[in-house]
Amino acid sequence: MFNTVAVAGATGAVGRIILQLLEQRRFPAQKFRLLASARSAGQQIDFAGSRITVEELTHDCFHGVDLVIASTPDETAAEFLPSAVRAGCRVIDESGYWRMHPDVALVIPEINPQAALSATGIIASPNCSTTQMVVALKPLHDAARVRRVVVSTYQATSGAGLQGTADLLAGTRAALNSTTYDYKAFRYPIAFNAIPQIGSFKQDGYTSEELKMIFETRKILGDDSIQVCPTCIRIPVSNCHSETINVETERPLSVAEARQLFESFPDIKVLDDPNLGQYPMPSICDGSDDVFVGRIRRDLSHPNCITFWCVSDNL
Ligand code: A2P
Ligand code: 11C
Repeated sequence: MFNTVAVAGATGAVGRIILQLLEQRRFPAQKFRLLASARSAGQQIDFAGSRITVEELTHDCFHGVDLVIASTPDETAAEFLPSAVRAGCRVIDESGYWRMHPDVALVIPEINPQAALSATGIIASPNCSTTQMVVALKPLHDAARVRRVVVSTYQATSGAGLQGTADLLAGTRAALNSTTYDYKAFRYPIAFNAIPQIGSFKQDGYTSEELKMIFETRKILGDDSIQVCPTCIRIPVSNCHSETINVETERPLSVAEARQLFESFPDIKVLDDPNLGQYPMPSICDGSDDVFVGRIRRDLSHPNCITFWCVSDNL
């Protein structure tokens, strides 16, 4: 039982889901505090039968807090979370800022929970597009060792926060009404479009989102030899990221074995019956904690590769 749990970024897209899950799962704490920017301070949020006033996240706000669960922009996590660690809090951070720091544990509970248990500082949660891919890769890696992955993503607007989905709705309305809309979360209109840029451009023509898929995968699986070639695309779907994943393994896997490995892994659901037109889609995966896999098939161009489709609720 924790005495006090603070949720930082409680008013955001992921923060709201964190609150829902803490409530649904009756998370054992005596007191919850909700933190956000000065813009939201004073706002009241109903939580677990009581009404809690949002407080401003500051360097001094962590006294007496046992656990901080944070989902804020990177620069906010960079600035404030060291103060939480110094105040003696356990910290779980959803932002991208701390993940690759050598003293930070990067954890997917189904894959490397031991890293969280031995963590002394921040425990980071991976990028959403990395998480679903790594969950799907894990049973294949354990059985046949993943050598190389080629992945294309089809990412939902909710990945860009509440403003992302507000942009999708308002932009779609404007397009249907032949009026203009000033997008805030995206560089180009997302309505009726696909944008091949998530994050900012970094080295070798890759975006920050694509580099996360490369480096976070290696850290979580503890194998720096895994090669990943990602292309990340924003599409006009409000929630759930989809990915096509092509995997080369050291030992060739049959489709039947890959399916059996997926089926026996906790939190992976296989939806794969071409005869019935059964496969995962954002519309049926929304709201689930599971990673959904379908369209599992051999890569006819390479004896050591299989290809599949993977969908998960990114929030
Ligand atoms: P606020 O709602 O007050 O802006 P999203 O991912 O949906 O954009 O949400 C981001 C979350 O991070 C929100 O709760 C937001 O609070 C919070 N946040 C953003 N900037 C800051 C900041 N400078 N200090 C504290 N919280 C912040
Ligand atoms: C997106 N995956 O869909 C991003 C959002 O590092 O946690 C999450 C960014 C991160 O835009």
